[in-house]
Amino acid sequence: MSKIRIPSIPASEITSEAVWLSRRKWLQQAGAGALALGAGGLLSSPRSTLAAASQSVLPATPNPDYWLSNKLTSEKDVSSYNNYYEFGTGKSDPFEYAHKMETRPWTVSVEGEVAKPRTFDIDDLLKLAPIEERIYRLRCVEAWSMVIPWSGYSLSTLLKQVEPTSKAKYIEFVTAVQPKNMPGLDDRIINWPYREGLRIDEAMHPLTMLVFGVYGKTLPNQNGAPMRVAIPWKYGFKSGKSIVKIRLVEKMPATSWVETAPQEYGFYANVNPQVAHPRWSQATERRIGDGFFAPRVETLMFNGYAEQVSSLYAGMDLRKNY
Ligand SMILES: Nc1nc2c(c(=O)[nH]1)N[C@H]1C(S)=C(S)[C@@H](COP(=O)(O)O)O[C@H]1N2
Ligand SMILES: [Mo]
Repeated sequence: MSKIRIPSIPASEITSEAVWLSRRKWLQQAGAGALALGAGGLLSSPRSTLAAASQSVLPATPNPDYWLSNKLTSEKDVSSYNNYYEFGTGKSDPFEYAHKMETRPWTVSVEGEVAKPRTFDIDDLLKLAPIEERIYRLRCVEAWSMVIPWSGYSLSTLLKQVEPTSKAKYIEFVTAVQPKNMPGLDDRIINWPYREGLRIDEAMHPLTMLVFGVYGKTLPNQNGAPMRVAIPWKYGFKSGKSIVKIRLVEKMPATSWVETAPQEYGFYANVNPQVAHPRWSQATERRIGDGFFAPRVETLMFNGYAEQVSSLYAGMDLRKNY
């Protein structure tokens, strides 16, 4: 990286992350009772010196239903090793260039097959429901992975506000295009804007999360500020960043990666160690931060969320519907 905008992590930062972790462990042991007493507020994460200027504290209450015992990917890796092609295809391009993106004012319009279409201001979306912290696995189709503490709430909370009609069978996410601020748009690999989609039952599943923050702060731009989705049982490319429009539709929407390379990327894109990408295996993954020589981790069916989501695909041939 040529232009480093934030200082390298001082020792104090490492300590605060360790403290953050032990607080979460304590909370885990204390259980849900502590949550009822409002412990989440007392334990809100310390402001980090790593935060980009645009980030602010976003208090979030840890939700023990989405706790994972895996070691978290460091805040530094989460915010400096990214895929966000609007800023370039290199892993450090988003870190280097995304600060130019304008994230206020920001609205998200929710439209299509809904009884009450509406345009929401991002600051109203932040107040729509209590912000929870959930630890999710993220598995990129490129066979690397992370474990990330996201802040937000289930997408279903927003969708219920607009009352989907019986014709709403699918949902489409449309993400931001800011020609002056996104140097990667010159690259025509993707037909911009970056678009993704889900079946409506996948979108309504409680695991499907609207994300506003990470590590106790609002999202850094490179992670999809001011709002992105996280669908932890699917390959990372399904989780669109910096969403501006959500459309409920009757037919399966065209999505960017399916348009770009349909032989390689399917609409479903469920993490599946048994179905290889045409050019590489999906059986194992490299955990970012573990070091280059660390043993690879076995990839789990539905990224470890089979118990929660496999019923969504009962009777489907997951080799054909990849
Ligand atoms: N708008 C947009 N969203 C996107 C992408 C992108 O290039 N543009 N990349 C996807 C891919 S391939 C992955 S793995 C995740 C990465 O999220 P992270 O950088 O927050 O870890 O974002 C997804 N969302
Ligand atoms: Mo990815």
